[in-house]
Amino acid sequence: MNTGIEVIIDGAVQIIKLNRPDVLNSFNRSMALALQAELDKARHDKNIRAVLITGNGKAFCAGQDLSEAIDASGPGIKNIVEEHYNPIITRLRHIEKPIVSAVNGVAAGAGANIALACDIVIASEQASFIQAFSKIGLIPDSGGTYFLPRLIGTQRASALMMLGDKVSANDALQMGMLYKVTSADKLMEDALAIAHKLAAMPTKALAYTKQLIYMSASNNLEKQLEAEGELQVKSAATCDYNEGVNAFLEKRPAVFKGE
Ligand code: T3D
Repeated sequence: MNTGIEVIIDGAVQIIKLNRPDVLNSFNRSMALALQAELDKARHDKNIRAVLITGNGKAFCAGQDLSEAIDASGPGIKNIVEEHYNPIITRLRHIEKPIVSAVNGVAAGAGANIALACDIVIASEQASFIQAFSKIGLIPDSGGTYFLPRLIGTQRASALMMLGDKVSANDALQMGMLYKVTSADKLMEDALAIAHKLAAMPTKALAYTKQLIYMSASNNLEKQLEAEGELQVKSAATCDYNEGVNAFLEKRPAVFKGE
């Protein structure tokens, strides 16, 4: 049975492929629940130290499967938001491991916002981003109204969310939505290189960095400095800090264990 999610474990990297290519990897309930389950595995498996999310076929993800959305016997819009997308977004943000999205094609609606919720977004030059919600009479969900204004400013976010315009990967890069754009044939190679590099780094320090970056959105400077102090003490208590400093002093490459 195709749950809509394909998973490949590549060393310490969990690769999650959105896998309903016939409908541009749009989400139905079983796919949303399967993605949540895979993210939970990544969170709890200490051998996994980075996650990479991409799409199979020509699209990254076209958001909600609209035939399920209007199906009277389907989950219904409230459950779709509360049971499908919100738990995916909170998992992406709270998992104490870096998550990379490799956007291989169109990312629309919830698909765009799932891509943007990842810690590092890399896109193929064939990718595009559409806040498609307004075109069908909805508001942007899946954290879009939270992430997009913070990433690109309120003016651009308002325009993209109200107009529902398609933005190319290169324009998205210029706006600050993404980290990097690469050619379609190098996307997976480049994204995997980033994911493997992250997976070999001090996982706990990366987790604390992720926490600090996201808490900065609601903290004032004093609170943020306090949080940095607390998490720096925790970072310095890790085996990886010890290894990092010793490796530097001994002029050898560090071997981090994520502990
Ligand atoms: O209950 C709720 O809805 C709340 C949750 C909201 C979260 C959301 O994500 S709302 C936004 C939902 N997504 C959209 O509105 C996007 C709909 N899709 C499109 O606008 C276009 O497909 C794209 C711009 C993304 C890509 O266009 P194009 O021309 O490359 O592809 P296409 O021909 O439109 O699509 C190819 C096939 O995928 C086609 O099926 P067919 O004709 O080959 O049998 C199309 O119907 C199907 N498809 C694409 N997107 C969806 C979809 N099927 C179901 N749901 C989709 N979202």
